[in-house]
Amino acid sequence: LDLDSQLARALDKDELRVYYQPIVEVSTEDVVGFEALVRWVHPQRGLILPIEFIPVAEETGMIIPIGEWVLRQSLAQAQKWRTEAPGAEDLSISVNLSTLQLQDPDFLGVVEDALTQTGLDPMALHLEITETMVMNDVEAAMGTLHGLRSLGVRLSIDDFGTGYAALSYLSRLPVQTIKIDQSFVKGLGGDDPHASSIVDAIVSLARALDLDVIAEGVESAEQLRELRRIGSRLAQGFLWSRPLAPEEIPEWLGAPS
Ligand code: G
Ligand code: G
Ligand code: MN
Ligand code: NA
Repeated sequence: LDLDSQLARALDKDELRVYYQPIVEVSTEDVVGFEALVRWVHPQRGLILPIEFIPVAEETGMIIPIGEWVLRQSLAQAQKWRTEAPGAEDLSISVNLSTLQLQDPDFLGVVEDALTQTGLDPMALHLEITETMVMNDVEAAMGTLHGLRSLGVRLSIDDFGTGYAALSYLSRLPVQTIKIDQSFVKGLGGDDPHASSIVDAIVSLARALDLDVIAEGVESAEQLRELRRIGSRLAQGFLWSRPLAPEEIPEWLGAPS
């Protein structure tokens, strides 16, 4: 059987899981939120990562129900932590979107309903989009993005620096956060002085536009040191944690690194 027909049944068969990767403050290493990352636990093939099945889900349109499921799951989970885990009342939850969701006329209603159903503070929800997603259909995307902002939801540009959007779009987009792509973070603290210069430039740009900034893919103490020097406010990466199953989170919150 092929992946696409199996994926069509994966939701009903309860084979999808949402994992959560902590996002921390660079200065204190306190956790401020989590990014939701979907996984497929395939009965024969084991764990399948999104890089393999999200493109299939986008081709078949399955990304619409899958994306809605991830959203509802993540919001319910975040609300549970915020109301039940000590010290977790301000945690944010970041959810990745696909182009098709952004173009779906029902999407705004789904987000509004998920917020109402779970009772999550809209300001605790960060939706991650990429430059490329917006550039596909700027006007339609702008309408949805402004609608989301009216709900109180926050927006992040994911994989910043890897898309083809002109910088002028950044000031037009109603976003609050830039996520520095891990390809730029990888070189920090190494031999290439340009790596620090690029991250420094992105952090300066964020500051000039009054945007928050998250460095992605932080794996080493040297990279963290360099981010402290540069002044990136937030970070995420294997240095703190890989994406975790929800049942691992309460213990992790209780005893951060
Ligand atoms: O967790 P991992 O590093 O394998 O994720 C790889 C890619 O899959 C990332 O680019 C991430 O944005 C994307 N991804 C993960 N979860 C979701 C999701 O729920 N929806 C969408 N559209 N993309 C996701
Ligand atoms: O594109 P997006 O940023 O949504 O995807 C995040 C991806 O990066 C996920 O697949 C996640 O598993 C992966 N990731 C998170 N932290 C690290 C890290 O420190 N190093 C590497 N190599 N990948 C990471
Ligand atoms: Mn992301
Ligand atoms: Na990214």
